[in-house]
Amino acid sequence: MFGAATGAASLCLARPTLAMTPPTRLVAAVGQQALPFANAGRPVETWSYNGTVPGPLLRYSVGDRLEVEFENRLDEPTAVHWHGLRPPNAMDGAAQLTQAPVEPGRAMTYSFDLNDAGTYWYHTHFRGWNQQDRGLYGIIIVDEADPPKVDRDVLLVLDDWVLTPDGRLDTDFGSLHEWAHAGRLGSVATINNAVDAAIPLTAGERVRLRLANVANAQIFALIFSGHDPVVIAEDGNPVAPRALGDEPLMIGPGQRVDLIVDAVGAPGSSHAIGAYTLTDEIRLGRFIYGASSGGSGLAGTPVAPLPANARPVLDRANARRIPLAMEGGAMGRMRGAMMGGRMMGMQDLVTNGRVWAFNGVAGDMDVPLARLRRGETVVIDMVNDTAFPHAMHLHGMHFREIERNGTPVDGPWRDTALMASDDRLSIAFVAEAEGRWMLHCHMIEHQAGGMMTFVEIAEGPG
Ligand SMILES: [Cu+2]
Repeated sequence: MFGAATGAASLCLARPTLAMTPPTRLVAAVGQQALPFANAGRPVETWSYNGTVPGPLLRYSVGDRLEVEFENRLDEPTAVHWHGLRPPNAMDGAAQLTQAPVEPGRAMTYSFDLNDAGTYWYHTHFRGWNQQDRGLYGIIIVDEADPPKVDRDVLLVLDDWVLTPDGRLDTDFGSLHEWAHAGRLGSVATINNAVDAAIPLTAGERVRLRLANVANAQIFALIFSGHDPVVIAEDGNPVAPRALGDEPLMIGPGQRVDLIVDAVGAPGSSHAIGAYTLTDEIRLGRFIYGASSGGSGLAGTPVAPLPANARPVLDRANARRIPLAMEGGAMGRMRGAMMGGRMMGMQDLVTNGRVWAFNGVAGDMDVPLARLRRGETVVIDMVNDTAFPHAMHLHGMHFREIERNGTPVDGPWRDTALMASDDRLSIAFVAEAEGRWMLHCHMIEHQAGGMMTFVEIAEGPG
């Protein structure tokens, strides 16, 4: 478990012989939880899995099977999405597209093989702008068959929270202002539920940090003063180890990054983890060094790449290209869009809570963006013609960024891509698995406000 009294998280080093058995039962329910930054530390109401925010850590080894009996004890429907994993379509949890939402009092079994190692997460995929913000999310770790040697494996969950003036969690959801602007941005930001989180380090050790951004809409650009983290995975996918140097680490909503950090500080020292957010420059936490040195001598040695997950070969020369125009929002140029099968002007769209559109369609999910043949390579040319950044998430498959603003790039495999205002980004993927797979902005208010579509993949003539 993480979320200890200090707010700092540390998972014990994974040893296959001591691997914990992940829970096989997840219950979504209203609960009470003390969050140190809210309500003077007294319990506040949350919606959570198994009574804690985040929900229980689900930790497996690659090749294991995820088996979860999910029960909904909320007063409204819900569903669980396994972000970044590649389950069969019926297990994807995209309520209303891949399954009916699980009604109050009902249960559903999620079961599928875990073929990719890495850091992933699970969260509600129904009214997420309400349910996810209240706490319906948790982390999934799939360990490599032969994990890299580190002294400790530490999970850092980044989130932000909107507090009321009297310090409670704000539940005034559905603000059209938030939906039409950057999304719901918190008034406080946390690591593992702690403001200015203390992350303990021992001089001389090597740690693997797993960062996950579970915020509705916030982007964090992290700066680790006095340390030079090495990126080893993005969205669970191994990358060639790359030292950050002076570059901030950008992590958008839904994204994960795995880092190797060598504890090069002096015993007793403290080093800020700073962050630029969409609105502020803050200190998100600190590395706090213990009084003595330790570690196994790994610090300072070369960082080896993680073993690759199986990924298909992209046939870019024969790829089908699909344009995706992203429009709308405040200060945008959109004058109208299709909704409910008919053209609406902005005023009517706003009245219906739709303020964004993909290719002129404001969130209708009756027709796919594209019908694809299983096995074919697809390039989606996304153009962010809006005044805001977006975090584009594809379900069921991972993609590579191949061109950004006219410049070819050789991006890693990802499941969520950040785009700045006016960015043009082309992503390539192989249509691997049959079914209906969502493509949406992971700023939940943007998704709910119209930034969602899906691709439909079927067996077809070659
Ligand atoms: Cu967005």
